[in-house]
Amino acid sequence: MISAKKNVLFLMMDDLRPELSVYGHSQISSPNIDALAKSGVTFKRAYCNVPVCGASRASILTGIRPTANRFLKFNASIKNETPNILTLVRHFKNQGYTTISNNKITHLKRDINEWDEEWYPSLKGWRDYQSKENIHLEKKGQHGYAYENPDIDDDAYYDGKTANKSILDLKRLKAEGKPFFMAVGFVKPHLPFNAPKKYWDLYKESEITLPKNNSFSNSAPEIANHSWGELRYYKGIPKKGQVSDTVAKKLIHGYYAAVSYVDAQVGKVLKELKNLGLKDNTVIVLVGDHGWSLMEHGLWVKHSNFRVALQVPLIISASNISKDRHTNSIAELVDLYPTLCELANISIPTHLDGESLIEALQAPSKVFKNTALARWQKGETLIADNLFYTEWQRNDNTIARMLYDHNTDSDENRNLAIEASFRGTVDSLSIILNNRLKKHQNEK
Ligand SMILES: [Ca+2]
Repeated sequence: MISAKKNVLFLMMDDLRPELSVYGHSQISSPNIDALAKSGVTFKRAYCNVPVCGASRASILTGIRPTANRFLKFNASIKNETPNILTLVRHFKNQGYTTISNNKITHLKRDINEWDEEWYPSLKGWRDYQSKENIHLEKKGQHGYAYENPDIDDDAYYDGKTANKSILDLKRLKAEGKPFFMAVGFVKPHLPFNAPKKYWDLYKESEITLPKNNSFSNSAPEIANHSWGELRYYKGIPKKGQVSDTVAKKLIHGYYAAVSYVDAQVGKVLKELKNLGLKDNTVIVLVGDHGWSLMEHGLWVKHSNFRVALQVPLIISASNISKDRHTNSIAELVDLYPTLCELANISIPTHLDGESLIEALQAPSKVFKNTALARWQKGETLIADNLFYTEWQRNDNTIARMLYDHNTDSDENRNLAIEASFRGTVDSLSIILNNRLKKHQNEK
């Protein structure tokens, strides 16, 4: 029996790590995303394949993995790097879907030119300051602060405008009656942490604590370290060295406020979907493009092979899958393309590197997938059950390794790769990793 095509509402979150109440972070106020989780399946072990905006999004939308030669940086381009590929957008369009991109879906605006409509609240940059002080600094050609908390309405910022636009689209799409693929790209909690004051007021800065592992571990290789240049751009952030504890707490406070702000915008769109009676016939995906470091390992931003930079929130809701469940089955973002095809009842193209997650969505208590690959610059990571193994190669020689056992050390403080008793484990994981990489290279 051929089932009817289902709509897709694809909620793409920018730099949102699983810092959400539904992921056990009870200090965070994220009621709307938590409510979405109640209507679907939450992946507790979802990982990006490359921890930077443009590259991760290019991989998601093409369904192929990043490699040493492709999808490397924040400004990765589908149009330039994989010009003939059947993107997720084109595939849904070919199946008769109306396709809409609202705000940040590809990192580069107009990169693929395949949407029926590609809308932005502004064609200017992403920073979107609203406080007088930051606007003044930018007008003078200086950099603004990494955060702001003016007492203004939600709609003043891009994400509020994006929610409003998406609500209007849902009304129109319902009236038109064609299946739709609507991607909504929210830009928070990406830096700068700009959010209306009422979301900052949800948290007391005096109650915010720094992570215990807030300095770089002696056991980790130096190549895993980085200087978090993306944050240093902003006023008040030193060009070298760690920020003060006061600034660190302000940044964490700002991240939390930005999460709660964007959660409220997600809630507005989901409420409209429900009010219009579209929820039962719509597959909803909420996903982050990569993780983020909030001072763990002494690091900020993404751009590393540590778990905090690789792990992402992933929640999927659809009428024919489990409700209010979580799964420990692993998901990679490259799996989204085939999963969406299967959930929407359209064909799955043959070029894809990922696997449909449908089994985990229908039987979340079982583990159907227990490995993932991720890469950042020269670091190649294999996630195999509880083991996170990374190696760096130069001229065919392995120059550094990290191994963490998440059963005992999910914060990744003890690098087992430098301990003699784990040499056998490291050798086995290295063989598996390099076979996976070779197989992948041979296929391309
Ligand atoms: Ca991002």
